[in-house]
Amino acid sequence: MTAAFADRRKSLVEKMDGEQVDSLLITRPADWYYLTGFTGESGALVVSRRGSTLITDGRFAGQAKTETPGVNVVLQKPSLFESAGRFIGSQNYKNVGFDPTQLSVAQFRAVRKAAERGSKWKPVSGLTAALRMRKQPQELAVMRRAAILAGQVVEGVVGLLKTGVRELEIAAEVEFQMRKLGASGPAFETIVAFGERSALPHARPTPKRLKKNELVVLDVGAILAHYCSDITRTFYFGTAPKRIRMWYQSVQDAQVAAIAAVKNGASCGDVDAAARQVLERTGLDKYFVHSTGHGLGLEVHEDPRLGRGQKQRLEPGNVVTIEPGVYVEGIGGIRIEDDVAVHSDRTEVLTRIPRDLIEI
Ligand SMILES: [Mn+2]
Repeated sequence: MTAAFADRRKSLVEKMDGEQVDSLLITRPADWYYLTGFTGESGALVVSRRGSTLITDGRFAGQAKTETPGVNVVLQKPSLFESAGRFIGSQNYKNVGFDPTQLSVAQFRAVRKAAERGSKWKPVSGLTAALRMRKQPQELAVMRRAAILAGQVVEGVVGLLKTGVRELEIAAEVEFQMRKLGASGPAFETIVAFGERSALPHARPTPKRLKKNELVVLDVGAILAHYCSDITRTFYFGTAPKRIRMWYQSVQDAQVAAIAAVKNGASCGDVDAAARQVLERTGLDKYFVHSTGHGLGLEVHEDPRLGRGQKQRLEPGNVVTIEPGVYVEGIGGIRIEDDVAVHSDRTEVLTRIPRDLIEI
């Protein structure tokens, strides 16, 4: 992996040339992990053609040195942004790139003040994000495993859906099981929503107990070897009424259409439209209140975004979720979500468990 990290820094330097910056300050943990392998929680990375320097504190000194061969490690004194600024000043960089979406105003002021000399600061966004979108084969291999693991966890808890069980118990079991299967933890707070609560797309688990004739939405993400998965399945606890079956079928058809639209070169907006058009046929599009999907990788939400009118085109190596849903207040919600990888000549669904409505 050391070689992969070095190659990524090289690709980043080429992108920096295009933006006319000779150095780039990186403060997003997933970005510095992607570029160096550093797993510490606090740091600042300065990348330049002359080399890369990681500034961090004493808690992470040991791991910074072992995890980041080929990267210069500087221990901060006293504060992180002052130290990063002093380092940048000492290098006489002319144009320092920084990502305004990743630095607070106070952090930016501190780093610029400490750098002192005549460096120009230039806002540049998303350079590392653009590299991270194109997953390499070794990343896809891990993401396949993470997706399979999330499916196993969903299947592993279905048997616990019994009258009286609480949403919180199911969520706890989801997280326990994923860790037993090798995940380092959940990629986001596990969503378990029973009955009317399933109409909230991001319901947090509560002490609510499961009753007969309720929808159950389970949205599970696992982090395995740094990479996230994200899967949602909807169940019916009882025999689903005709209306619920119809809605489910519509969401499932929308998902099939959106997955079919995922192709090398397709625009993200077209994938979103494919899902929306199917829901329009049954008048359910007004209940589809979020976008069709999002990129997935070291973080659970990353580029590209599959939303209305998004012009970005899909490329080989992109991994996205496809997750249409309908949410009807007072009744409940239905969402089906899978993870999909784009290849030059085909689309690969990474999540492996069945998608039909399951009545328990
Ligand atoms: Mn998702």
